[in-house]
Amino acid sequence: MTIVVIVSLLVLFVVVGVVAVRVRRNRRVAAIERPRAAMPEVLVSEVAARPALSLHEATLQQRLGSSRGVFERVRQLGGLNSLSPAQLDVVEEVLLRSDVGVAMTNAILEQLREHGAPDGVAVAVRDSLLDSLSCDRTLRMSGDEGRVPVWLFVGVNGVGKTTTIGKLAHRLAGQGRSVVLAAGDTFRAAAADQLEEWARRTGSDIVRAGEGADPGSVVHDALGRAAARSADIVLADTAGRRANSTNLLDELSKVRRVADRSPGQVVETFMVLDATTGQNALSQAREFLAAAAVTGIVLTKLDGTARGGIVVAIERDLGIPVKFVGVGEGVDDLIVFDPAAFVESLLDA
Ligand SMILES: Nc1nc2c(ncn2[C@@H]2O[C@H](COP(=O)(O)OP(=O)(O)OP(=O)(O)O)[C@@H](O)[C@H]2O)c(=O)[nH]1
Ligand SMILES: [Mg+2]
Repeated sequence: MTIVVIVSLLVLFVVVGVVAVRVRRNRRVAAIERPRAAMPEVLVSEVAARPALSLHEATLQQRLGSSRGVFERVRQLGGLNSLSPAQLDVVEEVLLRSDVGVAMTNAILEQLREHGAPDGVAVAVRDSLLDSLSCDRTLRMSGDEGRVPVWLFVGVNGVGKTTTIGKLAHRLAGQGRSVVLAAGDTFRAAAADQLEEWARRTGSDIVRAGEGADPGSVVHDALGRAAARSADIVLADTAGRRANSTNLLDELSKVRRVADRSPGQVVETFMVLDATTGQNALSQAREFLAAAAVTGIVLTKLDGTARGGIVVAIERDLGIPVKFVGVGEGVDDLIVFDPAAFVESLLDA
């Protein structure tokens, strides 16, 4: 009898212990994943809400006109279920011209040769492209309790870093968020002037310093300002050039370390790439990856290129999600990347 009671008590202790550990762990996970506030949902709702999506589809088709033009011959093959060698050559040429890359092109051709296209070739190509765009695209808006979240923007000169920051500041400010811009590009005075103009247009706060100042200290001051004013986010610009590229990458690592020190916390590091440079954008990206711990790609100037397939090549090769795409120079011309809307705008009739 005594033994039965002891064994029962032991079993009870073990069960209670396991449950307690689980509850504590779940709480910790919930704390890490807790969304900071409504803003990311508003951003994401643009791709989730059907009516908004239809609007985007119309806009996207128009903005991606050149890339859509490249896919025209695949759309013309439309409903065919099996393709002749000549027709397969057309598909191959289109995919390579759109810059999806050799590996992806070969994978799609193999699929078409082996399995045909039960729902038509345009649908088969569309679905293959969509399948390959399967990265997690969550936008991280919050860090640990009491830390100011920082979005850091890196990339070579002229790709669109400052413009992207301006467009995002506009979007975030429009949602009632307080934004502090850090003019971390101190390579030339005009860079801070350009960001200041965006701050004025969007009603954002800005911290800047003179030409040649230490970018780390600009970011440090911006964090201080943001913490003092309980701002929601810091968007930090960086230089796209230095005397030599090693120098630039060292500087970026340093800026990142400063931005990630309390009260700041880097929650996203966006590598900005210019889609019009096609596969060159990929080699650029590889150089930056190690130095900057990139968490997302912003692909700009998709409106000005026929090489829209580069989105697919970038995600496949780098394994880093494309989170925003730029489709024009206007303040509203930045969209949260939605793979389905993107491939539909290229391939749907
Ligand atoms: N068509 C088009 N132009 C864009 C887009 N994004 C940026 N641009 C243009 O690209 C040019 C360079 O943009 P910036 O934002 O100055 O580029 P940056 O990366 O900050 O350049 P640096 O400061 O020199 O390192 C500007 O003329 C922008 O208007 C886009 O999505 N579409
Ligand atoms: Mg700039």
